[in-house]
Amino acid sequence: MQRTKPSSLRAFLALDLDDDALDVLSAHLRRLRAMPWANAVRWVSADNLHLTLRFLGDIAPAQAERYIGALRRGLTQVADLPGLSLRVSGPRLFPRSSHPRVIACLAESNATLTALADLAEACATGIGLAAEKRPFNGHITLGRLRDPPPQGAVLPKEEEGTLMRPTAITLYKSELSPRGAIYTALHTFSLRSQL
Ligand code: 2AM
Repeated sequence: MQRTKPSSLRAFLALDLDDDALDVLSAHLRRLRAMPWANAVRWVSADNLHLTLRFLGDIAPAQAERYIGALRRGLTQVADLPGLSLRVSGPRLFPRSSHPRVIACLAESNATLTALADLAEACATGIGLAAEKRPFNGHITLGRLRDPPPQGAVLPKEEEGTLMRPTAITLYKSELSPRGAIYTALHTFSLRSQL
């Protein structure tokens, strides 16, 4: 089921995570999927785990090109990118435990992450998109709640946060299908090599 207009693509910019981080997140997923209430959640496939910097929605291919160009220029101004590391919590109900939408691991804010989110936003308005109204809250979604969480649903005991080292920033195309979203990388900026 493709809902975008033929001339547009549904896109978002995200941080890709290192293998150790993906192992930790996959272990959370396995544990959560064994919970008695697990069917109340649409779980994210382990291959699709990411931290969104900016959801762009439906944009034209030319806008995607302009977005990539603006990012390329802006990324050279972001300090400490190759050393970017994030302290990420265990699974939590997000955005509010009283009215959750997803189960996600939350990234503690730091100067580099904030600079990246600000850049992603500035580039989005620069290609003509409306400004994002919600404040940026870095999180890695593990599952989306189909219904409110069942009474008594508790998440596994919270652990100390884990340090994660994102490997890249990728602009993804997202295609919706009954079997879940299919993400295709349109452009990747590695954080490990020269940008
Ligand atoms: P979420 O995980 O909190 O749902 C691809 O859908 C990515 O873009 C997801 O990480 C999703 O965040 C994020 N996103 C942000 N706003 C969105 C929106 N309005 N519709 C779909 N995805 C959105």
